[in-house]
Amino acid sequence: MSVKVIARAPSNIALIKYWGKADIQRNLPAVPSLSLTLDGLHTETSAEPISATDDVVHLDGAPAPESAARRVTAVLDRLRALAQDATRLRIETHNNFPTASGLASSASGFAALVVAASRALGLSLSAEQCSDLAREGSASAARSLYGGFVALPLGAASAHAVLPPEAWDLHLLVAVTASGPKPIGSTSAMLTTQETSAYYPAWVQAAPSLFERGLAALQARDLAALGAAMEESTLLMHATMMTARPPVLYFNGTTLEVIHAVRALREHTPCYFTMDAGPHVKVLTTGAASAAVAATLAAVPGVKKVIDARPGPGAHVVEAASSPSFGNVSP
Ligand code: 2P0
Repeated sequence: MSVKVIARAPSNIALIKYWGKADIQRNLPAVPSLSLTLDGLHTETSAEPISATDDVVHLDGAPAPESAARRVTAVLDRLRALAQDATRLRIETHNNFPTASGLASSASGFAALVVAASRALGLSLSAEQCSDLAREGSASAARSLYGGFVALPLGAASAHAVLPPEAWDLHLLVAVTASGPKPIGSTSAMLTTQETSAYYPAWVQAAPSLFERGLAALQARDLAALGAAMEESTLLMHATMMTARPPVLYFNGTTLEVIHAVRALREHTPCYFTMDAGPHVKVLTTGAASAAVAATLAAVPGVKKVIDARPGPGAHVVEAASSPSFGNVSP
């Protein structure tokens, strides 16, 4: 049975980073990653069966650029093959977080897409199956299926939950340091890095032990140990990008000012930084310290705003046209 379905998937930020592919065709990461799923920052996607020869894909109210629409259709083709149903879909997505805020929309976007479209095609997939299919669209999306602290281990096709959101009262503060789109997309920057950086093999070699340190720190609720592994992971990843040909340099001047502010603040307050494929700085801290850390970040010249996010739940269906009661239904 085909129905219109609306799903919601959260954004996630990697504490231990994914950068590089072991298998480009299957989109399997070359390194393990560990992430925090963010509450209140999500993509909402509707998937509706239509009588047409092609899928219709709208992102935030406008037709999707061709490259994005192709990636969406590739995931939908996989779902149609599983469902043995050739029905085309109208896909509409909305992000509730500001664009260019440094929060990954491909992670929440592909996770919401798989949950909504699989249900719209009559499939009843497990979270693990959804995570696997979301990974094919964008590897970081595999992690948005789950709430709280999430692992995508080396060689795994899908992610799994490590700790639920309520297990540890941490906040992630996003110091937004620029507006406008980033100069180079992450997929293309990643491929350039792995093809040309002399440091890439060292990054791939170091990543598994950073992942193990991150996991152990989560189990022990040891923020200092988690923060140290997290900062090593992001700096090693960025060093590898910067030594690509041509270099991939996402930092701006404010990025470095925020890093220095975090290091100074750490003399007396627990806070640790991480940066993704963009100039913004994400700062992990405790619930108790979050207001003071947010105030310090907001006072750094060049910081446009600070978004305060906590651990949140994973992707889920919020509405299905054939369902008599709407609510939080697990994928
Ligand atoms: C991460 N990033 O672990 C890392 C850290 C950015 C820096 O995953 O090619 O959009 O679609 O699998 O997931 C961004 O890359 O890449 C990313 P694809 P993706 O969150």
